[in-house]
Amino acid sequence: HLHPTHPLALAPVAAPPSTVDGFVREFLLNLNSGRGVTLSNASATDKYFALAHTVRDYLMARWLEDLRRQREVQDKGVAYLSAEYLLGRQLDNNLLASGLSEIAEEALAACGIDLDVLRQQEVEPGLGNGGLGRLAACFIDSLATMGVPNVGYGIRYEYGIFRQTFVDGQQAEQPDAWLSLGSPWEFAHPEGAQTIAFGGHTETYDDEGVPRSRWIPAWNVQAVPYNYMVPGYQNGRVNTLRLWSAVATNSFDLRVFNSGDYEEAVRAQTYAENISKVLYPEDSTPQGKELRLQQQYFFVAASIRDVFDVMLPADFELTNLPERIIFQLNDTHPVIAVPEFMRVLVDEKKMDWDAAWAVTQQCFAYTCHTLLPEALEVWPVELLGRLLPRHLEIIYRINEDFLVAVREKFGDDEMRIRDMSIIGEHPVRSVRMAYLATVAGAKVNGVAELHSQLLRDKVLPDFNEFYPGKFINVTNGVTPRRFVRLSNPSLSGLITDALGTGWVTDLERLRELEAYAEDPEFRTQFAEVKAANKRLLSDVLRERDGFEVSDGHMLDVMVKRLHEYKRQMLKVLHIVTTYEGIISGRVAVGDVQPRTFIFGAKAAPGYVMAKRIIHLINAVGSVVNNDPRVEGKLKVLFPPNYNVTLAERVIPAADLSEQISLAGKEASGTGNMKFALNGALTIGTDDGANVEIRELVGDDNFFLFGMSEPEVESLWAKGYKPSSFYNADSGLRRSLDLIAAGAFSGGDRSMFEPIVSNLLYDDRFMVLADYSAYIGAQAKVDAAYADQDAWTRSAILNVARCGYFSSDRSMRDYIERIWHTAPSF
Ligand code: GPK
Repeated sequence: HLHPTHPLALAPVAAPPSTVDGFVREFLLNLNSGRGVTLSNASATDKYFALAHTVRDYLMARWLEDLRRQREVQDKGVAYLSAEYLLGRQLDNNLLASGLSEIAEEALAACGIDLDVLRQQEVEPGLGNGGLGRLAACFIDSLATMGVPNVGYGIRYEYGIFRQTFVDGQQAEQPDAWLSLGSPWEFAHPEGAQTIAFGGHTETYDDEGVPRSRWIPAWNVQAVPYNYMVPGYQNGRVNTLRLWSAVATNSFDLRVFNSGDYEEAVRAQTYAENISKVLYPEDSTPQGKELRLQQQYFFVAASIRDVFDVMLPADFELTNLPERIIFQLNDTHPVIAVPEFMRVLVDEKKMDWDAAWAVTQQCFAYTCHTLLPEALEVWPVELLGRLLPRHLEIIYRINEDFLVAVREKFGDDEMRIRDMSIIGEHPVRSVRMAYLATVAGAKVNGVAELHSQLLRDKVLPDFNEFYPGKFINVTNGVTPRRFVRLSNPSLSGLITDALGTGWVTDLERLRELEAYAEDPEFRTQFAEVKAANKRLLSDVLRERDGFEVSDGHMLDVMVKRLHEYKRQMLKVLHIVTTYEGIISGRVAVGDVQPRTFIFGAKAAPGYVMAKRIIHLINAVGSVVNNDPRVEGKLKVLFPPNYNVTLAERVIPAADLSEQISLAGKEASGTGNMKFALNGALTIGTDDGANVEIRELVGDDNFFLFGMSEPEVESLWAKGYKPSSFYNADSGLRRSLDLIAAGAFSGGDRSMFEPIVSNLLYDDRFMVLADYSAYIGAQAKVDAAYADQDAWTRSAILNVARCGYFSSDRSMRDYIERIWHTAPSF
């Protein structure tokens, strides 16, 4: 029997030698012993799995060592609680992080295998909807790269974001069975399962003279952790992403099974396992579904237990918790963690309420990702009380104490008390999760300057007054590893030739490129990189969708979730206007810059208007793409199923980045940052992080248009009548009329009528009000693009000046201003 302290057991795990030979040997071993095949009869899947396992083997030594050292030093750690992680493919990222990319390529070539073919085998884990989930993935990459101890906690959805197809131009959704072949990147730890309870009732009891409450739940499920490596960029560090999967508990099954009802036992099992079955495909809208609340409680309760079980010694002094752990709440989705943490401290650890609350207020911080009031989650008291009765009591108590303090500070202003209460009364009595998070959090942050300011001054002004200093800004960022180094190897090569390799972890160094913008030789090379990326995209779209991308076209790209506030309709109106101008003969074909418009967007399956807009984009595309009058001039491409993998191809090829939300509605945007860092120029409103991008790149290198947020507010206050904009602008009239007349629906006037009348009579996001400014700005884009050399210079300056938008910088801001953690060893 080998004792755990035996030198052999303690010896660090040896990684295979980092040589081509060593890699080949490990790869073949994984193919033979792991997959049970030989090289000659291995399928592409076999080879992909063997390769992934080989990369794992190299990272494993570092991971285990990291975990050991983290246990040893007991530094403060960050538990990032997020219902979504939109990871993208792992293979290339992990090859890059481990510094094995070249060795792997050579080793596989020696085996007669093309690495690129194996890359394509990977199904990306789409465990998120959009910006919020991708941000979480960027953040954990940065923390690992900076050597900050962190566990990302979330849900291992069996089905991620739906796969989108188009049927007659309309969105259809297919389940994303990303695990059907298994994932080589995950490590199941069924022995580390936590039991998560639901339902039942509470009771009070006498605990040796102390009155206490306890929860008697009605049913439970097992939360089984799956670990994923999160390797830092070539720094020997590996953090952990820990996703929970729901499995029915044995006791649960047995009770029913013993009663002889097999079908009921299976039904119960299915019910429990539904909890981690599927990602809710809503973005920026709360989904008030019981199963969703179950998901939220399921993963945060398991994560909190995990922190107590794995991170902390059994005798840990609980008042010192803030020195060891900070829970970052990624939006309201994990906020039920607050009452759960209180329940554990007070009911289970028998801590005094006030002491527990003082600890809780230092152990949580909350990030808000939206300004749309309808997107702030609320849970009906009836539902919350039924599913989590003890938590509801705890929330009531938190609210009571809070409102007492509010009265102390603001007096008996009943209106204000009602507005600030964590419990809202209309339309039904509900828990306002954003308020709970604000009351519990040490800090509350928005995700871009403008957003944080509006959050403070417009959405939660009473809370800001009550808690001076609690509201701060941390502008979002994106990881330069995935979104420059990996996705744009040509540009990376050019930058590295100029600056050396350090920029990958110190993105502000891109500043040094400013001087190169003045160098004609460098501009030529930069333009060649863009052209090469366009060819790569063209290959991908031909292979994937049968599309042809014409040479010499400006690539004008709008990729993001389909949402009215993001205003894909404004883009459609620009396309229709340009098209109508040419076919009516009002605009000479020669005066229009040849453009390919690329869209990528999923609509929430229940969001009817968004799906109509998708239908319209496809309809406009099929008319424009088949009209000989604009052939070679205008093209509209809408590849289905936009995801991280496609983003990595589209963004490096783009010339123009469309960031055209109504001012005050897009909290930050992160696609905007990715495009600028890859040398696309932005046409954008003064919204979200666009504001900061424009400040950094300069007005000359950014196409600003449209109303500012205060202008939007004053137009609303005046009374917005979209039809007056329609009446005042002949171009707008012609375009909307063309859609209404059925020009894109084979003469059917009813098909897109709901879109047109919505714009004319409602237009919540003021598309018509910004139309003329947008068309004007697009004319400037056309003119600017005509001078290719000047355009390239601007593009270089965009790259040079956007180093600020590295998620490493975002993480540094969180660390210094919220978490007070530090890189360890
Ligand atoms: C915001 F509220 C939400 C949401 O439910 N999902 C989501 O992706 C986005 N977001 C914002 O819309 C973006 O502006 C922002 O950049 C992103 O979160 C990350 O903060």
